[in-house]
Amino acid sequence: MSEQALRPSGYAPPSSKAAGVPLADTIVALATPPGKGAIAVVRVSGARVSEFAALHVRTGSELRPRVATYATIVDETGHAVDRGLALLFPGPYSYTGEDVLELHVHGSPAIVREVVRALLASGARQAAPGEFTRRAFLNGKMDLHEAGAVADVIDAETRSAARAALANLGGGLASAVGGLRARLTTTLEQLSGAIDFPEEVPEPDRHALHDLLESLRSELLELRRDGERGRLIREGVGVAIVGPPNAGKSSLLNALLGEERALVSEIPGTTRDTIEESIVIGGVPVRLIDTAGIRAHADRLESAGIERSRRALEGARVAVVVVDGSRPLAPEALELLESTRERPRVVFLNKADVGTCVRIDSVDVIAGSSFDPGSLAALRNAIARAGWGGESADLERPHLATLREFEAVNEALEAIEYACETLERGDPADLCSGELSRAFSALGHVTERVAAEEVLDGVFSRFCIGK
Ligand SMILES: Nc1nc2c(ncn2[C@@H]2O[C@H](COP(=O)(O)OP(=O)(O)OP(=O)(O)O)[C@@H](O)[C@H]2O)c(=O)[nH]1
Ligand SMILES: [Mg+2]
Repeated sequence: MSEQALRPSGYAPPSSKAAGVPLADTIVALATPPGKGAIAVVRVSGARVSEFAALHVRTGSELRPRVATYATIVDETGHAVDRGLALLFPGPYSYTGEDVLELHVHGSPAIVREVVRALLASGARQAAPGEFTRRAFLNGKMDLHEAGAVADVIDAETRSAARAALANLGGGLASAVGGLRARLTTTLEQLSGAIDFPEEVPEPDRHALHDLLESLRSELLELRRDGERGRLIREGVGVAIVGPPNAGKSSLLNALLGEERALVSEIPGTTRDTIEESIVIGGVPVRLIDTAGIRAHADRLESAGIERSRRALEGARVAVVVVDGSRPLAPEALELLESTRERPRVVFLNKADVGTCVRIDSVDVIAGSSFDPGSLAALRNAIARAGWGGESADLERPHLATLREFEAVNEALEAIEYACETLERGDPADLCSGELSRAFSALGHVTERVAAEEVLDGVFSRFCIGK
C-alpha cells in the first residue's frame, strides 16, 4: 500500500521537532482501559503509520481511509496475533493531525501486550501520557483549552461534570473570547487613528466608549462566574459534619448517603476517625466527611480523632454543625456554634422527634431529625446555599477551566476597569488605549495556540497513556 494513496492531496507529514517533542517518532499505546474487555483499541500515530499498517495488518483488500476493515493482525515475523478491525485515519483528518491507525482487537491483556510489542519491535515508540492529545495541540487540531477539556471529559464523574466538559470541547470559548478581542481591536484602531491623525479622525465618543467597556466588563464577569461554577462541578465541595459526641452525625451521613456506611450507636464516641463519602447535590459533587464527636475530656485515642475532626473542619468549604436539639446545649456545642459563625455553615438541631429544647433564630439553622426525609431535603438545600449560593450547576456553555485562563481574564478585567476609571475621571479618551491593549493581549492567553513547554507539561500530565 503506497503512502501516497492514503493521503488527501496537499498533505505533508509533520516532520520537525515542535516545542521539544519529537514529532518524527511514531507512537503506540493502548487507548482503552487496561484489563479484560470485549474489545481493546491500540492506537498508532505518526509518519510511519502506513509502513506499520503494511507490515502488521493483513486484509483482503487495501485499507481505505476511515473505513473499518476486518483484518488479521500479525507480529513482526508474520505470525497471526489476533483478528479484528483496522481503521486508518490519514492526516490531517485524524485526532492527532498525523496518520493514525486504530486496531480494534479482542480485549485480552495478552493480545494487547503482543500487538503493542510487535509494533515496538517494528520501530514504534510507547506513547507518553497525553502524547496523542499533545500532538493534536502541536499540529493545530485544538487549542490548549480544548486539550484540557479532553482530560476533563475522561475524568468526569458526574453527569453535570461530563456536560460541562463537553461544552468546552467545541472551541466555543475561543470564539467567545475572539468576539471580545475583535471589539477591542475596532476600538483600538479608532483610538490610534485619532492619536495619529487628530485633524482627520475624531476622538471616539466618550459615552459610547464607556458603554462598550461596561458591556465588555459584564461579559468578562459572566465568563468568570461560569468558570467558577465549572470548577465547583469538576472539583466538588467538601462538607464536614461536626458536633459533640452522640449528636447524630453518623446517622446524618448515612441518611444523606442512603446506606449504612458509618457505625451508629447510643454510646458517645462511636466514630473515631473521619469517614468520607460522595453524593451529588444540584449537579455538584459533595464530599461528606463524618467526624469524631468533639468534646473536652477525651482519652488519647479519642483526642487524636478529635484533632482530625478539627482538621476536616478547617479544610472543608461548608461546615454542618450537628447538635442534639432535644436537650440543653453542651459547652462543646456552644463553642462550635460560636467558632463557625463567620464561615459558610449549616446548623442542624437534631432529634426534634424527641423534643425541642434549643431554639436559634437564624437562616442557616434547621431543626429536624436525621430520620425525617423533609429535614434531609432542607439540609441538602441549605448545604447548596452555603456552598455555592444554591443555584443548580448544570453548565452547558463553554467556560474557563484552568488557573491560566482565570488569570488571563482577571488581567483583562483589571485593565478594562482601569480604562473605565480613566474615562470617568474625564481624562482624554486616548489615555485608555494602553489598558485596552493590555486587555487584548491578556485575552489572547486564554486560547493561545503557542505555549511554553512547562504549560504543556502541566496540561498533559493529567492524561492517561493512550489519550
Ligand atoms: N431520636 C433520635 N435519635 C437519633 C437521631 N439521630 C440519631 N439518633 C440516635 O443518636 C445516637 C447517636 O447517633 P450517631 O449517629 O452515632 O451519633 P454521632 O454524632 O455520630 O456520635 P459519635 O460518633 O459518638 O460522635 C444513636 O442512638 C442514633 O440512633 C434522631 O434524629 N432522633
Ligand atoms: Mg459518629
